Amino acid sequence: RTVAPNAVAAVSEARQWDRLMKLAQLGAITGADGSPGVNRQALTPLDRTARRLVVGWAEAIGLTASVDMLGNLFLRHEGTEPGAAPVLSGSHMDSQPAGGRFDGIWGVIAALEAVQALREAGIATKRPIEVVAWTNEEGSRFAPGCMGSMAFAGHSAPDTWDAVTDGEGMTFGAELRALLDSEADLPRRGLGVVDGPKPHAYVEAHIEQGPILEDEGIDIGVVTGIQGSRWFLVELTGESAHAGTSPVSTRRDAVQDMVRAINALNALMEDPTDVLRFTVARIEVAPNSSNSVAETVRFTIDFRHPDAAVLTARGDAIEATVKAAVKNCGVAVTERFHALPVAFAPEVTGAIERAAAAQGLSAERMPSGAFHDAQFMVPLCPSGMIFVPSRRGISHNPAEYSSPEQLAKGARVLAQVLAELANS
Ligand code: HGY
Ligand code: MN
Ligand code: MN
Ligand code: MN
Repeated sequence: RTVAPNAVAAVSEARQWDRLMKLAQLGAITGADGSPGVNRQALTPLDRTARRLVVGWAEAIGLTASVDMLGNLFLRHEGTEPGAAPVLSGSHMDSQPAGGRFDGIWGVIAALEAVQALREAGIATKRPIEVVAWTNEEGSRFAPGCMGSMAFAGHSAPDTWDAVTDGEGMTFGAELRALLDSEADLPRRGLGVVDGPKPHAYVEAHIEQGPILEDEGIDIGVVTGIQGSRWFLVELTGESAHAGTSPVSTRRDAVQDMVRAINALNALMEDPTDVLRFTVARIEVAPNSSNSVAETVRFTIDFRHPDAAVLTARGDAIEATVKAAVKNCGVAVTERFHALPVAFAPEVTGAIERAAAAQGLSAERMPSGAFHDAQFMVPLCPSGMIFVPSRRGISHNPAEYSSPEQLAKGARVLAQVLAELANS
């Protein structure tokens, strides 16, 4: 049975696509293969401009905007029972430095599209619905990821991030204050469950960022859960020296010790089943000169697994493994992100399955390899996610692509799910 069929019909493929393409102009970049992507990282002026655009579209249809102390942005559709716990739906607006036009931002625009369609169809909802854009989900400019959703959920003390710096020495705290100052005209609200009501439910629409839906020709991914993630920063301190005069035997070479550490970590993270994900992708070297021995190296570790026991066992061994492998440098290993595996709620996965079936769309239950803000909503309320296919499974790359039709199918399922949850 289709709940709110006229709301589903009111979802506009063209309007959603047009908004995404307008946002894609903010921080537009071109990938190696010529693909159009974006570099619109958290708390940059481009991020602020994008937020203004979305607030404008939301206020034009009668939603009220508010912002909490982490910069999480809420666009509220009033229900007939305003005091009722709201249904939240959204994602993140920040991108990777070489990101795509759909990761995160589509979930915010899809939620706006779904709410707009409900209102155009004259569907009254008992509960308020809030479209949400979470601050700094990617964690690429400022680690960790999911800062906004973690703080909303009372998961981490926001003040621990104030001094976190990006590659250019800007601090998270200063950039957050600049954002909040730029949005001083928007009403403020308390921080999540710390100061406000628990949401009734949370639904996040997101591109799959993997190849499964496309390979199997499936329209909708009914996400069953998200694997666990752990991030670490390794800092090695050696001594710079002349490449031509300093004997190799007495050097304290931070790059050579990084290589030893990564080789040891590769052994620790070996997994013949190819389920485990271990990634080193950000390396900072100083003085970074070809003929001065490296004095310091900082490198990141991103480690993921669906089984909490493996995440704990292998993750807890990282520090000792690095320290045993390093020969000549000082070592500091700090954990910067720790997200446990989560399973989504049957109330939400069921609603997504029912909506897809009612709309004649093929659907498949599947886990998420990527982490999402939804991960931190799970302890608060029934939560779930809707995936749509990603071309060739590519993401975190300008070549990321989902078609207007695929994205519209996702938004129509979301509209029906929100109509159902907001009247439950
Ligand atoms: O890294 C992640 O999994 C997320 O997409 N930022
Ligand atoms: Mn994302
Ligand atoms: Mn991402
Ligand atoms: Mn995410």
